[in-house]
Amino acid sequence: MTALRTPVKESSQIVIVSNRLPVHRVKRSPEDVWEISPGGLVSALTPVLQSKPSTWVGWAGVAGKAPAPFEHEGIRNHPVALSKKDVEAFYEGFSNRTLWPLYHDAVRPPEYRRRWWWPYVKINRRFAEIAVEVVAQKGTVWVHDYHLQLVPAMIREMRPDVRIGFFMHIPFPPQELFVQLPWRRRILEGLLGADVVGFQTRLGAQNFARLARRFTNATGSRENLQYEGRRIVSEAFPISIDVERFEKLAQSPEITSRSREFRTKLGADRKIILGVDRLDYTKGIDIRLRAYQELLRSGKTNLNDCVLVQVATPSRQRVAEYRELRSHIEQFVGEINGEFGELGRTPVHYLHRNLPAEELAALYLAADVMLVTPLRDGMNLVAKEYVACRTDDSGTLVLSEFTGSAEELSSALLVNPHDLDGLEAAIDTALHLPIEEQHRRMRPLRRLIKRHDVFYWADMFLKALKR
Ligand code: GDG
Repeated sequence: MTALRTPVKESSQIVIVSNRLPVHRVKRSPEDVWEISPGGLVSALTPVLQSKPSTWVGWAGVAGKAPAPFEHEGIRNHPVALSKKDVEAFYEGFSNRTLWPLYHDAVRPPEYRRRWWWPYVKINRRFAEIAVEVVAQKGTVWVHDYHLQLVPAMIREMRPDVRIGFFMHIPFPPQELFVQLPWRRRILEGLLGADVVGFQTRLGAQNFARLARRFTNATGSRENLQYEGRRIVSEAFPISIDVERFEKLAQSPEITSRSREFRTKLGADRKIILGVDRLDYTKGIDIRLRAYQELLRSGKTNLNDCVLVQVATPSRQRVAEYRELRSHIEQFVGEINGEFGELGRTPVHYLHRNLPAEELAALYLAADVMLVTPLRDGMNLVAKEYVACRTDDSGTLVLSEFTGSAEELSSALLVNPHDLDGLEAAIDTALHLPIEEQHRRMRPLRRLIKRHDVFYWADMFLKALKR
């Protein structure tokens, strides 16, 4: 916790630029304070940032004037101002209604509105100008995600001395979709301003390199693109989680007893199926509800055998599409509970709220089956968190082929979420998987995530950037 006014000085050897700052403002008396927002990215970068003069540039999450730069737990934060109109056009519009659906296989139609493009350019410039102002001579700037794809080239133009990295947290689409974007060349040129452009998967990196060669003067191979006399590396750096933190949580007496409590409450004789997602149409929450409903209808299982717990974290509630999705999901849950529920026994428990990380860990520990069924997902950290919490190698992960995680977590029960029968069969299989088979599948998953945790990810990216 830090009081809101802490002055900042000197230039930074490393600057992180992301849409949101790693902290959020919390109301307290006599004055508001900043608190760290939990998440892998923040924990991975904290040791790096604390080891040298560094700054995080981002939006504080509230429209209006930006608070003055401040220091929090050894990291300097430089808030970027976004007016209400900026938020509407840059964040809710171009970022979340144009780019987000387009980059996720157009599972919803992307909206191409010219009045959102210029605010996107303008706000990208605002982030770039602050980064340039705070970065030291020959320092490093690491830009994150789809909101800020023009920032690398803008920084390069103003400060050619700086090493620039970019990491895309969401998928990078194939040519046939990306070509729809009216501003496609500008976006590619923006990203080509970086020295290293990182993606969650090899496929994302390949898509980018192909598009760059087609629409710009770039030549060469994926890991060795040549553009305007510079070498650019486009590579996969699969993001991960702080595995040790989740393992410690899962083994702590408080969490194990909380998880037992959950099991008792939900019915000790029932298998627990769990879903944890931001309430987003890419996550396939409705599809998994449909598969579960059909499984109950088929009579292969019933509400005395199993229960589904779905945590749906509130997300982007100002965008109409997300509000509609929420009512659709809630109606669906009501339908299943109405059809199969009995007094005192419910087939679906639905929580629409943000749970503390400890509660989440206790749920992962209680769950026999974890359902991760996105239609498309850059990585999906929930899948990795579940694996991290299964320290006794039990439990079954049902994982969509269309997540970045599926590339690494190949001994999970992989499913095509578009194939309803296949998904239903996979849930049925998962509910009855013998314990030896659970171990056989879980062990390699745990080995992999322990080797490739989020610290490894940050290290690999920063090493590539140094070269
Ligand atoms: C984007 C990309 C990529 C969820 N509910 C609660 C809660 N969470 C946490 C989870 C997990 C995180 O939120 C969600 O991460 P995901 O990876 O699943 O998904 P996105 O939010 O869409 O993230 C994605 C990621 O960026 C990183 O690059 O993997 O593909 O779309 O950590 O645990 N945390 C708490 N309470 C909740 O109720 N505390």
